[in-house]
Amino acid sequence: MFRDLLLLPLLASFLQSTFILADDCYGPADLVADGVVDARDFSAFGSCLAGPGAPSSPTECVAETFAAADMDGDGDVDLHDLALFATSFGGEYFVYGPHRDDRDAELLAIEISGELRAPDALYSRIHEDLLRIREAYPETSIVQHRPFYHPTRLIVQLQSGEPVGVLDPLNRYYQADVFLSSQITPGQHGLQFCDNLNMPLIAAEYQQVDGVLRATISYAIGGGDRIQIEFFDAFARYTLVDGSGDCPAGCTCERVWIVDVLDTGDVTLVSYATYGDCE
Ligand SMILES: [Ca+2]
Ligand SMILES: [Ca+2]
Repeated sequence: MFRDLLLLPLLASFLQSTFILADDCYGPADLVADGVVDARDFSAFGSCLAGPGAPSSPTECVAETFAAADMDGDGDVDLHDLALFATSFGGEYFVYGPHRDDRDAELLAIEISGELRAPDALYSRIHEDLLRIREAYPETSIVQHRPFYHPTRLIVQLQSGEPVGVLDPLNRYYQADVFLSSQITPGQHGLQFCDNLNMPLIAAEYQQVDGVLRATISYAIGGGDRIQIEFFDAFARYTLVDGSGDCPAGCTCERVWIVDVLDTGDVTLVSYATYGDCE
């Protein structure tokens, strides 16, 4: 309980803040966006090198690559950028892949697989199924999946006197930023990741860093919606729960749809029920 109280100021700041996820997540100098900075990135950098003050990309360099190659962000790609590029050469980053638009499908695929990032095939399957369900039963569109943790944030408490720099190697690998540092609890920092990940696994990884006292997920508060999936031989069963009314205390009303999606794509409503005081 005492630990939870320590986290409260930072949690409150988390909840008040907003953050817009990047469209694509790749590390500095990884111009080819494959997780490593190697000769292919150097070749791409070379095609964009136009010299000081040249604000447009050479013909063989696309605008996105030019922007990424402008490592000091001053609008050109010159030898200063090359020097920065060189410091990242040989670096390795976590590969997030392209940003997924269907957050429900991504979070469910992370939970079900237990993997760090949602596997492509599982994500696509759930995404397609949810589209079919929402098309067949539009009233279910109100239900959004809410995991028990914030999927892009982590709270780290460092041991007394440890500098936040001890987190740099992992932060760099995951392209995470120190988003908040608590004024009330010295050594407590909030980290913001580039996109949705399995945060309990990330927490376990940060917990191993020398100087970290504890790394904890940021609990999601409020809202009573959830989606559960069971996979069978020829179909998947989706339970969609729309919770409303004082949900931090357990919701006063729950509407529950159970829907089967056959492998053929056919959608069947198995049951619909309400629980509690739904008016
Ligand atoms: Ca690369
Ligand atoms: Ca530049």
